[in-house]
Amino acid sequence: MKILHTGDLHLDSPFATSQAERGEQAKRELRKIFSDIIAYVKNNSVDLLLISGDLFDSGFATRETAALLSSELERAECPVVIAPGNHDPFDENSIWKKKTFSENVHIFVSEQLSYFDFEELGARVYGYAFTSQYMKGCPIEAKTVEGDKINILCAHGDTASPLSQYCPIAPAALSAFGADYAALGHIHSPEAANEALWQKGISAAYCGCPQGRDFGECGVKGAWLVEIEKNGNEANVNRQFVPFSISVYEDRELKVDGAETAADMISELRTFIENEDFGETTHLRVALSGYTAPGLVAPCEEIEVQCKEGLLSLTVIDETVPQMSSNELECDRGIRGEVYRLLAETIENGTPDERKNAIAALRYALAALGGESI
Ligand SMILES: [Mn+2]
Repeated sequence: MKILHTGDLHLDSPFATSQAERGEQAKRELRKIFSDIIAYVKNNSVDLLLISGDLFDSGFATRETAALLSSELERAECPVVIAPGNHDPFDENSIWKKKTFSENVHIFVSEQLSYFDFEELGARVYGYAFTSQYMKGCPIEAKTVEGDKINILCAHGDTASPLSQYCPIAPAALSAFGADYAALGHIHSPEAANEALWQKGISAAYCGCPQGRDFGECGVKGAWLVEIEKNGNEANVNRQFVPFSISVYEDRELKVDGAETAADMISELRTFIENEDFGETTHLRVALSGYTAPGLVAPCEEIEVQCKEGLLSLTVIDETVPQMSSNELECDRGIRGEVYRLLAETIENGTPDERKNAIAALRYALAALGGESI
């Protein structure tokens, strides 16, 4: 049996951008990705589509998105199981309650554990719904699957934090539940959470979001194609990542040790961008770090303008530290040395914020004393 496991699309999500046009484009991209997922299901003979919550960002869906949703879910043809999450809970006003979907769509409606049987697939899909924004209990606690069908769990919840307000699922409870595969939703950048489950030998995975929305959701995103074969009690589960993201966030650090001018930084950043596989679909954020000339204030905006060609967007952050190993400043009897001596203690031992301010103060002071434009 072939399953496509997705979730956390957050359709109609308001994007944190000052540009209205970019926000609209991001919404269109998300809808396109949803259609791409349905096309993948059709083109690859997928038997079952699982959506593990947060298909919508909120209970409110635009007319356009609601129409797309029902037509695309029908187009999938195969059975679709939806477990509403904390962003799109099943409540009186939800799209889940108000709208009628095609017969192949199966939606969990209660916080109680329940299931749908798919005789033709020899499979049973367990799950539950968030019915409000929070869920303190865990519906699978102390429960186990029954029978020798292919048993699947499709659910929204948090395996990473026992005190979570969003349905805390203890890994031990998940393991004891005994599903052949647990399709989980909630954690958008799921690498660590997945690794923790896999190390415990639990057949489960978070799908993450199929498109990052900010620098907290970096990298190529997608869904899981899960193939399950079961003979008697032995299930063979094969999980494969399928990329779906159209635009990608990347957060990198670049050491520009020894840079003496802004031009040095620009040239190093250009080389870095050329050597990496970024493209016109990449939002790149680069933190410049390393030791650079004491009076060099990185002109972040100018560097962005000079280096952003070929990228969707570029954000440059200055985290460089003034190079002072020569003791030159310490021994300087003039104003430059005095400024340095006043700030040195904070630069060495301050809190991260204090250090950042002291470094900036030193740089601006040295630049001003050097007659440079600040
Ligand atoms: Mn989510």
